Amino acid sequence: MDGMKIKKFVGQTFKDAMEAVKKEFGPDAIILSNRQIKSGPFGILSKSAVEVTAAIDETQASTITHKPSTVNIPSDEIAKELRGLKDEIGFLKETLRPIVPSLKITREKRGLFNLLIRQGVDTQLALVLIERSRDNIDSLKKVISQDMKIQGLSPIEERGIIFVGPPGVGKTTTLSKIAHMIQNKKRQVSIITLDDNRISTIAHFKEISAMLKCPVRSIKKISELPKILYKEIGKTSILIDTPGYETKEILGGLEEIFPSGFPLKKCFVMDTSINETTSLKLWEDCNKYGIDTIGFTKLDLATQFGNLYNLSIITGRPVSFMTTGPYIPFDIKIPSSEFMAGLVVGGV
Ligand SMILES: Nc1nc2c(ncn2[C@@H]2O[C@H](COP(=O)(O)OP(=O)(O)OP(=O)(O)O)[C@@H](O)[C@H]2O)c(=O)[nH]1
Ligand SMILES: [Mg+2]
Repeated sequence: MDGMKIKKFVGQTFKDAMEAVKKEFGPDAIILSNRQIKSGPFGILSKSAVEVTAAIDETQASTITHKPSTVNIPSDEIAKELRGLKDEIGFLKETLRPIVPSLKITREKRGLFNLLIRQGVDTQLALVLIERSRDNIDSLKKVISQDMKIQGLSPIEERGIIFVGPPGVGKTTTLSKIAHMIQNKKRQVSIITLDDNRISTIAHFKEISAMLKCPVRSIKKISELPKILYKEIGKTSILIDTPGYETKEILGGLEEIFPSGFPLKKCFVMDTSINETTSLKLWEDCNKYGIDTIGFTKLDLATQFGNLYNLSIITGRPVSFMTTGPYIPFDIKIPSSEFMAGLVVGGV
């Protein structure tokens, strides 16, 4: 490192600091590091500034300038181009630093990051995860499982639940599976459906009612709900089925009819096999209606499970169940947070 000179330069922006470097050290300066600092007396006048540490190899710089060269013009041009690129990369890095704090991550962590991205975990969420995790997959799984909140069936058993969500996600099928689970625990179930139009739903519930020997009522208007609920609440687990095409109207209606709060849990059912953008759009439409819990369906049709993590974090709601196929009553599972973390990282 003979003849190497190192100095710190401060500027209001990264660009200013770089200009100061260039002015004193010339175009061959090497940037060693840069950081955000506070300028002003004692660093308390909180104008932020950028400090760049630069180095120049003086021996090399002088040889280059004095060396006669036959390819002077083109090599100068290349050098100029390279310097421009170097400046630009430095500038880009600096601009990206607040958004991508972990530009300097280890190789192992980069592997974990890529794994999360392949599984469909949101980039921002993946960055935070690898920051919190150590360099190995077990640690990453542990961090994910800490974030996954599982509610399970107890709140459903206690009072009951209303299933809402877009058409065809599996509300009716899931309700029937849960009715079986609750009855297996020797607790009474009563089913109400707001989907009274479709022959298929009516036929489905006739069968379920006969199998479980539980009452199934079909009601036309949600204004009929308070009477039924207040009579039965606490005595049986009340499961309410809704048609997907009316979700918003039903949720809005419940707020009007039960101004001091709906007495059952509201469960938003999400199809795991659809993409994150669509899921989030559907969620945003319903979020304002005070959803309590989420349930994931059609895990058997999904090819990656990063979305389980994205949706759990973004909705901030605990998970009640996940369904793994169309068959009643077996294709349902109350997952543990460790199980979900395993899915999120692709079953590794
Ligand atoms: N593969 C698979 N299919 C499922 C699962 N859950 C439900 N289904 C199927 O998805 C289709 C729609 O299910 P439904 O229970 O009728 O859906 P829904 O949400 O009640 O639909 P709407 O009442 O129209 O809003 C049916 O063919 C179900 O058999 C699952 O976990 N895996
Ligand atoms: Mg249905």
